[in-house]
Amino acid sequence: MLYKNAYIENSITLSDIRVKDGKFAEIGSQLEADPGEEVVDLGGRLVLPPFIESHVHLDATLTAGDPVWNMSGTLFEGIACWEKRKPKLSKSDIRERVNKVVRMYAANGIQHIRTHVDVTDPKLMAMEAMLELREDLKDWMDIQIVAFPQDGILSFPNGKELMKKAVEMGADCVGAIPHYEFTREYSVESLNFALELAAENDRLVDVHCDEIDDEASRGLETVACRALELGLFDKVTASHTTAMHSYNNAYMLRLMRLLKLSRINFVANPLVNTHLQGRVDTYPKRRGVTRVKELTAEGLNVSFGHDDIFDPWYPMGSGSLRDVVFLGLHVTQMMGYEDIMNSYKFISTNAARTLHIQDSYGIEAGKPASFIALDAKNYYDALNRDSAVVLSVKDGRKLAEAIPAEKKVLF
Ligand code: 17E
Ligand code: FE2
Repeated sequence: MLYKNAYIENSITLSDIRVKDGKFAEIGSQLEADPGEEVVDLGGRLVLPPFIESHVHLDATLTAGDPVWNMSGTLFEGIACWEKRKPKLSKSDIRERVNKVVRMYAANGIQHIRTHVDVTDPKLMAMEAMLELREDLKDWMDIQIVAFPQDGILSFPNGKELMKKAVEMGADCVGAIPHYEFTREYSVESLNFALELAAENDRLVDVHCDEIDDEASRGLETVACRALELGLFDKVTASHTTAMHSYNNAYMLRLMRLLKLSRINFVANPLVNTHLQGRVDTYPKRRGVTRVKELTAEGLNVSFGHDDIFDPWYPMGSGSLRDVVFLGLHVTQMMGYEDIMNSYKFISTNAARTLHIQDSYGIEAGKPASFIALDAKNYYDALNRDSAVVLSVKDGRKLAEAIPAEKKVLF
């Protein structure tokens, strides 16, 4: 198969892409079709590596308002609403919602998802259902599962046992929630436990880390220190880290050295954390998004996630990461020309590093033939105009397509 006339990753010249046996065979200019080879004209559209959702809670998606709405908009009321939904969870309920959301994502060019699954449930029902879904959906969507202790590891009955069980069952990553544990001591112990569990079982780590406006919430230093000492490095991700928004600059200077030594990844969730954070501020109100610009400038890897789609923590979401990037650039003040042009990397190349899949990801000869085409020439235009993903190809197979909507002005 020969895909012709693509602007690959904002290049200013057109390229052609040859796909054979599910792999990129050749990328070059003006490639000739082999006899009998099928040719698709991409018509000068932008081609990118597939989008990646590096942080979402699939088990909770599409449950907003069921049975109660989050009235205060805080993380804590979100957790309380979820407590009321949990008794109603069943495998078929989870399967139905996740199947819907995965297709919403696929329509928007996403081919990989890292999902946090709540394991503070003695039955581990959601974990069991997600493991089945990971298998069922594997030809269309790569799903990575984080064992996520929503109610804490030390602060929930049998929390450690449930985490171990989830890893035994097949979770890809180990999570934690230090800012929600009852005490600072519990928070440190929970992180030591989580990173050691990951090291012993050769798993990745993704911690809900300091998702609070408390400048004294310092789980991150423990995560980074243990990532360094256990040799886990970039297998470790700190998600949210919103307290970093409120850290004093002197502490930040000290912390940055450790972060660089540790080489851990960061995930910011700009839609959700601008909504959840700053809720106990009067004015000025904190934006509540981690220091994306500064981390990036220091060479640390940052990706962006949606976090929620219509659930107790966030009442919106269509499965498109475009709005995540759009708001993310505004709130982090990364609106320079190059920042905007390169911002697709927050939901592609950088997210591939977060998921630790970078070796098999990207538009290069020899790698799996997975890419998307957008109805624009470059990502600046695509982001600004909310351009449709017109084609999504995974391992050489067409996964989704779209005909861009036509708007008519009658004057
Ligand atoms: N749970 C949590 O602790 N934090 C979040 N942002 C979500 C669920 C969505
Ligand atoms: Fe989250």
